[in-house]
Amino acid sequence: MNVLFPALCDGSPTPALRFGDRALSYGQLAAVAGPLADRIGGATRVAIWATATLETSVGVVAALLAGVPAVPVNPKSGESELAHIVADSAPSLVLAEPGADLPEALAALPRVDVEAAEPPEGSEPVALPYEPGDEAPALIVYTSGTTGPPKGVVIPRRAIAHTLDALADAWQWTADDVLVHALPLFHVHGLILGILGPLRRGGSVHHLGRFSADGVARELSADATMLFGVPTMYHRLAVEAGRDPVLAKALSRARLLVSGSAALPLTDHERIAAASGRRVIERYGMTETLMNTSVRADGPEATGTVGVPLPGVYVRLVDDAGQPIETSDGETVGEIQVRGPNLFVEYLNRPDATAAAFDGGWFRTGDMALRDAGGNYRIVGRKATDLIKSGGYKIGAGEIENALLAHPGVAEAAVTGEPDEDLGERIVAWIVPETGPDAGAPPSAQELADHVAAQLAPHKRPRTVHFLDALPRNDMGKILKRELHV
Ligand code: MCA
Ligand code: AMP
Repeated sequence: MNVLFPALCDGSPTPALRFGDRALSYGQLAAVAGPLADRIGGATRVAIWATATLETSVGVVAALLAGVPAVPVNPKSGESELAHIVADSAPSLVLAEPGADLPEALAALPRVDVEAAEPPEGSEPVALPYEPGDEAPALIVYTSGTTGPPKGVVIPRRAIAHTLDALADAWQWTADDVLVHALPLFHVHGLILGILGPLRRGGSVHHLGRFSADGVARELSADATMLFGVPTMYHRLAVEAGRDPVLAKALSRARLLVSGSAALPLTDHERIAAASGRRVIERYGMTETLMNTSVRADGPEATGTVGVPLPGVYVRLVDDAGQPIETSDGETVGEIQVRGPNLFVEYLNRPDATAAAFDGGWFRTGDMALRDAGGNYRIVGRKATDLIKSGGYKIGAGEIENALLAHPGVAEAAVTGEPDEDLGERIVAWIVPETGPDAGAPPSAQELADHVAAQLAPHKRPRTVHFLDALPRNDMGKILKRELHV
């Protein structure tokens, strides 16, 4: 199983990657990624400035060929988030597209520009490096927890290969498929499923650069066969397809519409089905586990569920006492725990957090679900209220509270997630402004949103800010978040 991308080895002219009007065939991808792999081989770890570009994809492929663990970095990471990721992952160099202006924390590292210009077709196949073993770390992807800064999830090559092959089985995903997506390339969904998935199958991916319903309609009307998106994207497509027959027709042509990263509400499922006659299927995963379950393309309809365990993945429900729930009555709710070759190795530099995440060999997902008579899992909630899923991004309330508290105009801060039609959940900040003789004018909502965007990332900014005289607290001084609602 050592070779992650068999199609790269034969120098074929089959299209592999396309971003806008720039594309690389398998032969061309091997011709640019192979030499880059040679050049970075021996590095301990590389950071990748993960813009949604051909260069990021080439950089990741090169790192995988070279066996050098890669850390994809959100190019919109703010100052403190970036400083944490760089200090924690200690990359020995950074890969970036030529001309990209890197922030200080990355600019201080040795830099290798990724050249992704199309080499001439038909040259001799390049000799690719000998890839390392299955357990070798491939990617380190940062993900938020309830408190503290994001943790680096160490993903081995075996988990990537397993998850992509299991999805191929569940979705009958082949080299004939052309995927369209517009997801960011610094998370599992957009990078592993969206870029590495088609490359492992020997098929093609068309990345839109940024999401638009028009772009999706254009690609599905042409040769794209599959679409991957987060629920916010499907919500926008559902609204648009109701009034745009071109989009509705394009969706109806897709072989597979797949949603993941958060729950897709039934209303959006139904709107898309009504407009296009096609059912969106959901799959369920996590950065730590890659993919666990999916509705199968060849299985019964299971709208509103995340389907059945993928081949090779063990999934169980556990009650509050830690006992496995055996019944599949469609009612009894427990925490989902997962075991299998799809799991991560560890949280980088966090043995405590790694140990706490496991129950024996089982990974505790924190997701609450039930199992129906067909064996389908239906996710009903999350154990931690301090984890917010907004636009498909997982965001820890504590991380945002800490950033808000670092603002000089903020005395106290609490962050909650409120339901949002478009984003699933919207980040809401509850602020007690600094008062007293030295305090200036209280900060505006916009100023606080900009502050969080600049320190952490734009998607972590509060969309609503409420100003209060005091936060509700219990006798122990703990903030009573349940009382924070309008
Ligand atoms: C707005 N912007 C700002 C500010 N306000 N920038 C700086 N400071 C501000 N105060 C900018 C943003 O950067 C962005 O720029 C633009 O304005 C709009 O931002 P925003 O409102 O956040 O975007 P949106 O329209 O809400 O985005 C919706 C989205 C996005 C496209 C659906 O949320 C998205 O891409 N989500 C995907 C998340 C994902 O991939 N999750 C996978 C992880 P610009 O537009 O230029 O960027 S989960 C996972 O991997 C597991 C394994 C799984 O199961 O899949
Ligand atoms: P992340 O940590 O960003 O990888 O997000 C993983 C989390 O996303 C999971 O623990 C779930 O809470 C959520 N998630 C992913 N896919 C789905 C889905 N299809 N339905 C509901 N929640 C999902």
